[in-house]
Amino acid sequence: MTITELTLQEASTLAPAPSCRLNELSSKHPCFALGKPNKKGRIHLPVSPGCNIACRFCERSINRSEQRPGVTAQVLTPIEAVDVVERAIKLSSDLTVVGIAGPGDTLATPYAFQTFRLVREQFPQMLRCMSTNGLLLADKIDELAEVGVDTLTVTVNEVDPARLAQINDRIVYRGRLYTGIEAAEILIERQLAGIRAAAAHNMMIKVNSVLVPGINDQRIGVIAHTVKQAGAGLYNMIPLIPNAKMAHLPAPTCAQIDHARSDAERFITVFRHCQHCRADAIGAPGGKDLGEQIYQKRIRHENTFSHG
Ligand code: CLF
Ligand code: SF4
Repeated sequence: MTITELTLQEASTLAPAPSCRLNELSSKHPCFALGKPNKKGRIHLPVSPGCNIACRFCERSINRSEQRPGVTAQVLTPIEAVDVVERAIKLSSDLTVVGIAGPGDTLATPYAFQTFRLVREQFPQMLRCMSTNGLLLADKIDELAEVGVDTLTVTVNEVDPARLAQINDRIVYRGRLYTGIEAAEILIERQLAGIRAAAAHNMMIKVNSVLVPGINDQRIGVIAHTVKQAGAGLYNMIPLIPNAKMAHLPAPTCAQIDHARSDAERFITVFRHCQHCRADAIGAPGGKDLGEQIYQKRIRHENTFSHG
């Protein structure tokens, strides 16, 4: 029997009730809120510029002049980032989470770990949240545990190599470039190994998938089931922002989004309040962004993708 042939009743036995940890986080962390949004805020520190894979929808650029999706206004050093946290906390008492979600991958450069060490020292009350594409997760799991990451998001867009090869062009892993299906096979294997390793360290893991119509929109149940089996506790589906090499694709319709979420929910708890955050967002997701008050000059760039 395939996963898609499972009845709802059978599937429900595979999806145990949310853990105590998830319930606890639900009131403290805006991206782990079950039910209604909890109005808590997060501050994203854009300290991770580089990436080691090439998603076809991604169009990153680090500069202060362009105004288009995929551009972030600035990259902070770890020391600058700590100063930003200090100023943000003074502006808003609702900030509970320091997150690092790009603009590239948090594990491709050492800056996210350096930043979390400084943040832990100075603001131990804040939850530390990291988002990654997962390629290096298993390799770096000990360091991740050592810096004390409380919540982890891994973006898994497919678990079938032929389909993932349509979403991702290439990876660079341990100094070697891989393309096509070979790259996809390695990425999937490394992501699932990373999720298993993080689960073994008792980390709370959320998996994000970008919903790409025509490629993975009928596959969300299979992806959700696979990551749940690996140890993920929460699932978030992010609708594609048509961009870069996927600019010609349609954005998912509301019906496609609803169908995908329902499909995932047969296997895993689904987060429903995602706001497609920028890599330098500050405040409650969906609420007023405090970035204008923190940064002297910030270029507006709606729809900038960050993994979240
Ligand atoms: Fe940031 Fe992501 Fe942590 Fe949240 S965002 S690193 S888990 S603190 Fe949240 Fe934004 Fe959606 Fe991400 S609403 S894009 S899920
Ligand atoms: Fe890298 Fe994220 Fe862009 Fe994918 S979306 S290429 S993981 S920065």
